[in-house]
Amino acid sequence: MAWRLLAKPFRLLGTTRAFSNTVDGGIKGPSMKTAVPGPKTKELIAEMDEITQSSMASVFVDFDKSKGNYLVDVDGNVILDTFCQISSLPLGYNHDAITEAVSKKENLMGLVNRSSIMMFPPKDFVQKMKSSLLMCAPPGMSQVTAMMCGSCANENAIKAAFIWYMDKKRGNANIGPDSEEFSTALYNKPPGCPDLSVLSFDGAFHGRTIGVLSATHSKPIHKLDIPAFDWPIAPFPQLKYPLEDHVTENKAEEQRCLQRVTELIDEYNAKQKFVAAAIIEPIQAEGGDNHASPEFFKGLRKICRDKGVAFIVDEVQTGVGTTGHMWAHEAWQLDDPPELVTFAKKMQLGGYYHTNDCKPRHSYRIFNTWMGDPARLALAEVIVKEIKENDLVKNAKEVGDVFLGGLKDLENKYPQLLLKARGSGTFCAIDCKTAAAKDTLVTAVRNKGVYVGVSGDCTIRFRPALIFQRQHAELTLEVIESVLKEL
Ligand code: PSZ
Repeated sequence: MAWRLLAKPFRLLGTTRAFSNTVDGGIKGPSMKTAVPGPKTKELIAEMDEITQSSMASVFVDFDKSKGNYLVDVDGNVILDTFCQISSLPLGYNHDAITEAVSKKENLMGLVNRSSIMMFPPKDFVQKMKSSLLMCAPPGMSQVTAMMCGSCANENAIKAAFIWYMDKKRGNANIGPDSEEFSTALYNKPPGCPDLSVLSFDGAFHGRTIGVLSATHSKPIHKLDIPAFDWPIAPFPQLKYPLEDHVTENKAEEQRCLQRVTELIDEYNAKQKFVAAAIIEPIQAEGGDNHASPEFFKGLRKICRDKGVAFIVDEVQTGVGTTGHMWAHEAWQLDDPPELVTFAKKMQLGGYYHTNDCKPRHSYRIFNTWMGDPARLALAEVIVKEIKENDLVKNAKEVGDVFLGGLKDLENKYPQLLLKARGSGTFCAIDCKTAAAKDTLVTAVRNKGVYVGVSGDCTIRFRPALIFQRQHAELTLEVIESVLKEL
């Protein structure tokens, strides 16, 4: 049966900008024709299954018809999308500025002739890097290396950290590797391939390629059957909510985790599996939206500095405005920048910012065919410009505050069903009491026209675009509440 939400009048924030009314094109609200997945999606999934693994497919999308915050599926359902292609759509669907950029001849060249960027850079490469990735570089970081995806960004940031570590160990940057190092390197043996390690955290997600998978600990299924490195895994703070009622306990919990980090670095160094880097997400995303305080991260940064360990901040999911900061780690107000900060998703291409020290001194130490993508760089340029011109980071902060306030209200009203409303900017989440309750809620909300994401076992997570506004936040809350009332 058709189910339609009444178009709501726009209730806008004080800081409303020109994009407010036009962002979703003519779409005024969700409009559902079928349950999700609908019959057409189901048909296409069956067809898909004949050629590849199809069980991850959720809805087949009509990208032509989708606009702004609204995804339109092949069954004609118009769905408010708070998950946005796994948190990777910064400006929503079919944003005019992106469409315009794609149609510009100078940008089309990047699609027509894909360059091997670091060997054959396009003539405007330096200018494009400056007007995109470097235009929004984290404080204190002036170097950037482009890659393809998030996993690839982390793989290469870790390689950069290993090279940095060994250069330091050799003591003098001008002393290169010796012949034994070269001869053993080809056969996976030390000293050419040293037994270095990377410290990561329980519940972390840093990607699925073979190297970074050893730093990923969110779900066993991600790791099953794949050989892994023996690298140290520290506990990530398990904070109690509401935070304001558990200040002392949470502080002690964070101290416990930091203490364990120090011990693990000492243990691994003592057994000659030297810890070269520590990698961490500012908010653990896939692992269930786990937060820690700025003091925890400052403490971790200090341990890394004191122990000569590179500090890698994985901003693949938290980066590009969504937390109310361009980079989530800006909230920690570090005294010195991390050695490496990785990104992907909303930036449309992967890569990492790094300090000067982490720039390899020799060519071809970090390299691959494409090293990013000029076409995606052109999009990143537009995205960064739109974010700045429309104050979209501030928008994420303001709308996020309203949204989180609403989630907390729901938690207070339905304590038997919900707990742990948390977030930063629009990067918000709330837990259900059980995994089964989460599944029921998510499905019902989706069938009422709001797509929400999940993570961990019991968590509902929200990863809307940066153009998500107060009326979208209120609509999401209303739809969730309408389902909670029926549970
Ligand atoms: O199931 C998956 O493979 C998913 S679902 C969401 C992600 C992956 N996120 C990717 C991700 C990330 O969130 C963080 C913090 N670091 C690295 C990655 C890997 O990025 P991609 O998927 O681009 O390789």
